[in-house]
Amino acid sequence: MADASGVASLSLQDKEPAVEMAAGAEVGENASLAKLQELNVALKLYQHPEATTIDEQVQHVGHLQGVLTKNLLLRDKKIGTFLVTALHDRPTDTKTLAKLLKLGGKANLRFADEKILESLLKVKRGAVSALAVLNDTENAVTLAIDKALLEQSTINLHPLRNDRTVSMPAAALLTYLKAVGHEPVVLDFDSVPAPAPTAAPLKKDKKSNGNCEREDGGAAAAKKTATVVPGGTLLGIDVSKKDNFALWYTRVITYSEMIDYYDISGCYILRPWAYSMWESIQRWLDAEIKELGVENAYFPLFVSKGALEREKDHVEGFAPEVAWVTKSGDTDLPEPIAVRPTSETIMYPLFKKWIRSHRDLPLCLNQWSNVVRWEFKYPTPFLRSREFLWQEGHTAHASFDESQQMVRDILDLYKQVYQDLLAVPVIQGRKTEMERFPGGDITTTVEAYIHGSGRSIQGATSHNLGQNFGKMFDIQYEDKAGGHAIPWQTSWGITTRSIGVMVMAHGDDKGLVLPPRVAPKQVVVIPIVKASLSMEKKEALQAYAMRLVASLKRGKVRVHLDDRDNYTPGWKYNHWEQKGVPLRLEIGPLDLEKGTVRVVRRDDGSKEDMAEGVVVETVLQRLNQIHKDMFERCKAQRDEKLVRVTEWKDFVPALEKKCIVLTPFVNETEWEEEVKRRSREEALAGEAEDDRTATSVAAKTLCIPFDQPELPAGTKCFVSGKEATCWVLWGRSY
Ligand code: 86X
Repeated sequence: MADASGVASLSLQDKEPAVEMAAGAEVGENASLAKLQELNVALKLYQHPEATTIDEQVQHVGHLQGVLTKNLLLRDKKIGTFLVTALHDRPTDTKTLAKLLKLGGKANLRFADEKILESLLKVKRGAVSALAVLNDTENAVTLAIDKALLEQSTINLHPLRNDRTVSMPAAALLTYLKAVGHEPVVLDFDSVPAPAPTAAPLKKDKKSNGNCEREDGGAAAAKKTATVVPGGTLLGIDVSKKDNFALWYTRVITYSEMIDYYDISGCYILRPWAYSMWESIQRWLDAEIKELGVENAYFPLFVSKGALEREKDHVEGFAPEVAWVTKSGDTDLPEPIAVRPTSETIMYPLFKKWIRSHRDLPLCLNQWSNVVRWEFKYPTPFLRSREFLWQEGHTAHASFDESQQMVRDILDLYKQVYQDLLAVPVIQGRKTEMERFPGGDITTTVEAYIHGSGRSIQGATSHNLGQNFGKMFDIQYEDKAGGHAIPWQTSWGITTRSIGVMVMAHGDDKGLVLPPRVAPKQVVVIPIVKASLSMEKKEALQAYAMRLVASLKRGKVRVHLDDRDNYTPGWKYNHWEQKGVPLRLEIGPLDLEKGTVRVVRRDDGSKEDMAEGVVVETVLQRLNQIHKDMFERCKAQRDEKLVRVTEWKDFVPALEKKCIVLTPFVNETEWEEEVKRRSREEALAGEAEDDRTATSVAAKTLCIPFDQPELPAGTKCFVSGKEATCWVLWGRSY
């Protein structure tokens, strides 16, 4: 762990930040700004060096709250010209766009060139945004806008020039567009599946965007290679983890065939590659919780209104997230029925029924299920989806001590899921009053750190509910002495979010990197068969490959033989690298002769040749080593960003360096709120606070780590100056 002095030595980010300027100054010479002002739109104007690509725009204004847009001018000679403005990471192949625009199969959309751009919208390349339709006085351009853009609170656009960015409410954009006679067509990108990975050549230069760009026709390229490689080709990850983390993540989870998109926002398909990882987590955890005496059961998906509201106090805050079924066919149900967001209100009436005597305790149940929370924050596959998979455990005990033991045993299992299966280090601790689950007494947590984004994320949680729910649901039993007693309860859960955390923690610019214990395939065997090889040699190579696979299977290694003859070995290497398979075994004619195998590690790219006789034991050894190395690398990356700060002045600078920060703290809610408020303010220094909620730059407490550094008597709290009561871990979080 670095200490406070370590903070200062970390390097600053090298972006050139935009400077906010008085919007009025430009109004006279900028028609779009004048129009916005006329419409009383609350806006902020930023000045920055010219940005001709979205990457450059991200450099200058990527830190602002709100989204950036990608703008594409498209043309079909017969149908007309379209300006598509979308979230910056949307797919932009012309096929998908034609489908979204509902142009029919015959449309032949092309990216319009700069001349057309200048003549119709009167802006230069790199300066186009939806605001530019103002210049289209002849209404030659149809504006099509991404539905998700309109759902954002803040949107950042170039106002006809690429050295300015205007930040405004997304809703105001609609007002503006109507006022300039360009009511847009709304595109629902979620209604079409993301394009299948088809374009073969690794297009390194898909960078430009955000601004009007020409794309070189991925479709054409795909066609070309489709003849070379029947049955699908390979799209390389074309964006680096470092440059655009969010887009990189999307690419990794789709290209690895973990996730596919769906036509309901916030819902995703877990394809076999991802689901298999969940099964690995399930298999291990399920066995462990059974060891603790927990039994599995299954409760209904639906909750009646009455039952859900039994818990009114704590449900209240969550109410907007509850999804309701109101009809069957065309007929209204007598009363709406909720879809479970969690199952306390479903299970605890039965706990009341089942717990009558001290002999009925402990009652320890778990269920593996899906839950639905209709969140309105921007969804992210695995991390925040509207439906997700989890296990929820609910237990009732005769004493507090016993319940607390359960809480801690479960939290240890969660730590093991992260560290021993997913190779992601976590910090265990207790949530503060402000962050704990209000229905319970104590919330414990495992917290992970995502190096790529500098954010922390809650990995799983285990609550001591005290007797609160027992009282609320009138759960009572006869204790040994014959008196009435209320049980001590716990609840705990881990979700498919854990898989997203793992992907973010380990993935690299080639794609997924899987920790061996959850990898659906741990080893892929690829015979290097050249067309020139004699039939005899080919058969011998195939037999060698099958022998290897058989012995690996006997050694309980999850192995796959990729002996397809319609893909080249090089293609297969890329394919399995994208999918993150920990070890690749290559066998060529020379290996056959020498009785050797080439083994390549996915995590560090290292290669070694080994004799057939030692393959199984060596592979098993390497798989363990890979797990250890991945964990250690991940831990080193985190520890480099885990700093101690004892004075306020060092706090926000540390956050700005993507650190998580341990501080001595008085641990009072008012001071926690003060830290949130001040950290947000300082991070946004120079920008007025007004409508900016900017929770994303505010620091939150992650936990009070169980593992407490020494706190000498008299140590001062870093923010209040009062006597500190503990060390608290802070960070920006998901
Ligand atoms: C809190 C508490 C608890 C069992 C866990 O954290 C682990 C597994 N449950 C969950 N929580 C809610 O109670 C809740 C309630 C409603 Cl109505 C909702 F819409 C969303 C919720 N989210 C979390």
